[in-house]
Amino acid sequence: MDSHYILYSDAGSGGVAVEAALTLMGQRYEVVEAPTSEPDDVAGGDRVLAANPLRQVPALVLPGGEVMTESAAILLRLGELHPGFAPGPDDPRRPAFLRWMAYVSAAIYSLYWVKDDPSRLVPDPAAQPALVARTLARISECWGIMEREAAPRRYILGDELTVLDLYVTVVSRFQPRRRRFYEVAPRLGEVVRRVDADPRLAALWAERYPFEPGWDRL
Ligand SMILES: N[C@@H](CCC(=O)N[C@@H](CS)C(=O)NCC(=O)O)C(=O)O
Repeated sequence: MDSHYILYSDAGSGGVAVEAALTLMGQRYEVVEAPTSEPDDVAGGDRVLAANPLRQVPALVLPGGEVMTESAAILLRLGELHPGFAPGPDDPRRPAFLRWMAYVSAAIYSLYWVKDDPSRLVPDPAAQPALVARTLARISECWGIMEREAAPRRYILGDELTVLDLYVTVVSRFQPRRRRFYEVAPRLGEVVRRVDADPRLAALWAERYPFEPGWDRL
């Protein structure tokens, strides 16, 4: 049986958090490029339909052929399969780990379905800028709540990097981008800058989520 993963992903997407996890875990994976947020490449984005009828990346085909969607679920499963990047069931950090994995997915990441195309909920173009602004404000509010409740240290759960740190590092690069994120979540900001600078991920970040000068001050 072929033992590699197939990941439907897109540069600059949440799929890069899964790419980072597979990289740190030393797993072989093949990326199927599916630019789901690129209106000029509808056919490219449609590639993910083979794995996810929601037409969203990431979607992961496990070595045994089973398909997984949902970034948090994928990261949790990879953490189970490849120990060292997620607290196990008996670890005292486990409840916080599960809480914040679900929170990033449900309270924050899901809002980009609205932010990226407000016409999905509000057909009137005149009303859409306000919807986008309020959605971005909600995202910032949620990061601020996580900052206060999670009390991050070197990494979010303590001294060791987990897939939660990878998840927050990538999702916090989305709009309203890092300058606002650092304002509302300064300690999480230190964590994500540490993960940004992790030498094990330098090549991946450069290829899949390249930083232009000043990218984190936008
Ligand atoms: N709940 C999904 C959200 C994934 C998601 O929103 N992915 C974006 C890329 S970052 C996407 O494919 N958007 C296209 C769309 O929603 O139409 C997850 O956590 O995996």
